[in-house]
Amino acid sequence: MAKDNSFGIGTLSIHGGQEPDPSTGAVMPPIYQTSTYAQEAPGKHKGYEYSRTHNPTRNALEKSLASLEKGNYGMAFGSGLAAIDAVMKLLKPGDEVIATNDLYGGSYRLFTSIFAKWGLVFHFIDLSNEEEVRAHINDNTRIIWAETPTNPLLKIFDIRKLAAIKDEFDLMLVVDNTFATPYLQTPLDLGADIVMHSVTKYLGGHSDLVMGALVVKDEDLAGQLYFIQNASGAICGPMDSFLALRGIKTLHVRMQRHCENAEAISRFLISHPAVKKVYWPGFPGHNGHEIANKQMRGFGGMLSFELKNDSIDKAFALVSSLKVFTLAESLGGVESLAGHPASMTHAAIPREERLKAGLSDSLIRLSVGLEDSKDLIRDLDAVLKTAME
Ligand code: P1T
Repeated sequence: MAKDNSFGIGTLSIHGGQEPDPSTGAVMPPIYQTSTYAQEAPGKHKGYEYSRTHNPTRNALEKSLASLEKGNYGMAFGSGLAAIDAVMKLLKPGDEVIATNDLYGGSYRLFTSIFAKWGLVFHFIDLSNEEEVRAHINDNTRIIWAETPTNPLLKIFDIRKLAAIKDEFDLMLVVDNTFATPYLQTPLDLGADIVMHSVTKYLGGHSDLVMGALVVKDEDLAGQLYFIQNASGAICGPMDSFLALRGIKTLHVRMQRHCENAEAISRFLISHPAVKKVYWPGFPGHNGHEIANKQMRGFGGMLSFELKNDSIDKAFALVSSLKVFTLAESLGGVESLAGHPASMTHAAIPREERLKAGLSDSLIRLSVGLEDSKDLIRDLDAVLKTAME
């Protein structure tokens, strides 16, 4: 479908960047399960030489991602971390990155255990504090790395404000848009240079693949990232590309229900006597609520909470006793998941760093799925009763 910025997210989810397959008219891009392509003479081919560089199924997905994120170029990778890895390879030893101090534990581990060894310098700070952001900028600073909403505390950062700072100092702003998805927020429209995704989550939407993506507007930046994608080779395969494309077709419908269910559960939890605090950006008391209202089109399907009886044992018992929620890492699938970030998804972050960022030992994270909300609430109610004993 020709690029048209006036189409809504539903139309773009289904048709964005997509054409019927030119050889057969197939409405879904076929799974081109091939590593290589016949050439008529050396260098004379139909645009495809080798599947690390180009594959028609992956290219269809990359066009869909670019269209959804209001960018011009999309790149799909073998995982979200592989996409982050590609961004870091734009840098050279001595370059500095200012990153949110509340972020996925695997991103933190990649930064501190791999790229710090290669001479990149990372500062993990509260990106909502403009003074602190400015205080960390120096001649070596290259990237501001934001997740918004953050994983797992659902902090919200003002993308427009961060974009103004990066413009002032000629930096790059990267937004990990995994939690929001383009249904709720399009960071390139707000001034970001690169949007990053763990496609594993809401874009794929069915917990059946691991994949990452980048989307950019700028041609030169796209050229550098395509070079890294091909040269480092962390691409995703055609079967997974097909599954992601199929998942994306229902993104708008799923996200609407994820948002409704997360709201119902947040409201239930906040009024429950066993619950101390609920982290969900839809509450007026949430310190990012005003910004979320301005830059997002809903509050998403993720929330976290702490129990009044603030013990790690109670948190463990709770997440282990749920019946409809599954205790598991990951998020964004149709099924509801519960997790304990301190021991699971964020265990790679040293305890004192976690506590400084506000991630307590007893925090419980929920990825609210598409089940009937009354069944999810009943499940939580039963285990919360035990938590009060
Ligand atoms: O798992 P992978 O596809 O490599 O994506 C990494 C990643 C990047 N960014 C964010 C915000 C993420 O949440 C993740 C992966 N997160 C989980 C597995 C999790 O349970 O939080």
